[in-house]
Amino acid sequence: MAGRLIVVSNRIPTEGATAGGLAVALHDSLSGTGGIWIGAHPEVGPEESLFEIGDGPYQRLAFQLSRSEYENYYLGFSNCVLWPLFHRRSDLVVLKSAYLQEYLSLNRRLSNMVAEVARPDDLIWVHDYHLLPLAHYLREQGVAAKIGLFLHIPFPALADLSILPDPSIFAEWLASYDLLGLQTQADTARCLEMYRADERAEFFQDGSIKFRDRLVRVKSFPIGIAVDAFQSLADYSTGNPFGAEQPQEYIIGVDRLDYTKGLPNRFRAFGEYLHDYAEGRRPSLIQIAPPTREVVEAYRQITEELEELSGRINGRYAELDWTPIRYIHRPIARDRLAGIYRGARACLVTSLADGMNLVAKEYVAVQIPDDPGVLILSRFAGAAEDMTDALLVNPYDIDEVAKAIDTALNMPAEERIARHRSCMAAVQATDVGRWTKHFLAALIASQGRLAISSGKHDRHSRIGEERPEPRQVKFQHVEKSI
Ligand code: ADQ
Repeated sequence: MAGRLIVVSNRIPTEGATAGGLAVALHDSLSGTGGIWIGAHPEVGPEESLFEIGDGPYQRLAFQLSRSEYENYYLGFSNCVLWPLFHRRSDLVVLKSAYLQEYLSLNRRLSNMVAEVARPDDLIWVHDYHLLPLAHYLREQGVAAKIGLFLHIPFPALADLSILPDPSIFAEWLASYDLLGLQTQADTARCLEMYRADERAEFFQDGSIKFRDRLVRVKSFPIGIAVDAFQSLADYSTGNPFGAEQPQEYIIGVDRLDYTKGLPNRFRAFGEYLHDYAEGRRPSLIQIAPPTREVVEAYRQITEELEELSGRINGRYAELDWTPIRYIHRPIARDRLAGIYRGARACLVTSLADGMNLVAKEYVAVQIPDDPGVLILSRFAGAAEDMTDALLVNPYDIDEVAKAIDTALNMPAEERIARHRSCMAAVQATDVGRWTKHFLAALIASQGRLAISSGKHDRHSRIGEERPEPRQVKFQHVEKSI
């Protein structure tokens, strides 16, 4: 029977979709290809096996996390260890053995459920840092299907990994995938660096690594947005998404409220812009930042810090008919969001570390080409690797960001148009439809388990040597539909 696409992620989208980039990107991909999406239901509960939710263009199978799994696997190891560690915030890592134990046991439990559903000719596409060891457990259960992982967040530097009790586990877990997809070439370089430091690994020029009896390919697949669909949203969104409160000139920021997004520095830079550069001009910064992971202490702190900062800046500069920072602490419907982006003279993305950053791409996608706004983009967001004609800034340098705001608001039309054209080419090139196609094509072409007895791969086969011919794989259904 022809194989199916099985997507596995930490969270499965339910009605009232989440604000995360992962949900937005995958919904679009699976709607096109059909298949199965497996993930945790947002409500904690006792249900131990998979159950079907909703209906639609693909099957959605959910499982429930127990209270303890939620605390130790999700909030604990995923969000208090891996998230800060992979975003260069080792200072926020909380090491507890219960976190790792439950992270492993949840991944093992999930592997049982996936193994029951998967057939040998399926393609299994695992998403993100919550599920790094999933393929390792699936292989233990004898699952032979091709398994790919896409990591949505940055790949950490070797030095950062060393704060874990046993950093070598990553090389072991990840080698059970056939394909490791990362956001950028810089992420790929860091992943290869990790394997280079591991004696068990051997390398091939195309980024493949031999590890024990498996061959894993490491490659960047920069994620993007559904360009046409998002542009249509902007076209159909009502002319004035603000109602009576339309600001005259505004800059937009849209982020989950997360310490990686550099929001305090953004507010400070806007305050500095008002102080040093504005000269009678009265732009507003509209910051849309829905809360996430509020029970984690680091998130509570940043919420308070932003309220304090916006209050201080508004207290100092506001006038009866002008609010400098409009800080909206909740999600906004996507059609309104598209309209708000379109009207903004600039967009501020100031992430301190970010896998890609889809907001940057959404903003560029909906600009009017002959009168576009300006993207101010952190050089630490993955998007900066391709969108080199955005106004790139160091988000730690508040003066530089303040100056970039001034530059953006005064930029001549000709320069705005040229920069936008170049950024738009990057947005088009990474359209989520193409992204899915590229990832799945590479997964289909991947080699997986090696015939070690052939003797072709010993410690002497190094960079530059021939790798064995990939096996012929039959995958008619997916090949046709992507
Ligand atoms: P996120 O950290 O969630 O994603 P991002 O890439 O910016 O970050 O995606 C956010 C998405 O949520 C965007 O589509 C945005 O429009 C939407 N969104 C945010 N706030 C919203 C609001 N208030 N109302 C409505 N929609 C809102 C993770 C990684 C990123 C990576 C993506 C995709 O951290 O680096 O780019 O996955 O791989």
